[in-house]
Amino acid sequence: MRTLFVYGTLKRGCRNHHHLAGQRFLGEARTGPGYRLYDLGAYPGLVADPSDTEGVTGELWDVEPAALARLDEFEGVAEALYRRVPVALSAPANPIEADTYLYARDPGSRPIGPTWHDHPLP
Ligand code: PCA
Repeated sequence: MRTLFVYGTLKRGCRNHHHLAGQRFLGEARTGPGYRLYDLGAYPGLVADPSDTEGVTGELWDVEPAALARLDEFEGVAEALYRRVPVALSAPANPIEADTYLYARDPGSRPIGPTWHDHPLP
């Protein structure tokens, strides 16, 4: 079992949330400072950025190993699109160890605010 911080299309109500079917929702969460979201078109990418002061909002989920393996495949970990790495959280207050999918390629030049919202695809 691994706790996963999701911030994009895997969140409740978002396009790829079905990949978390059967997993356990722990609550809403926020990273500590040092992370920023980029708009990559259909989905966002989280990158480490020491100049950030706000962090990023998302959700915590307990994910079974089999589902985590499927998520790694879906997020392109093998192709180095995202890397699943531990993330520092500021909320909830009690330190929780969680992984997140950090974007592993050039995120381009469209930083967004601390929260990503799903939107219809063109
Ligand atoms: N899915 C993962 C990473 C980016 C995305 O759209 C998530 O929701 O956390």
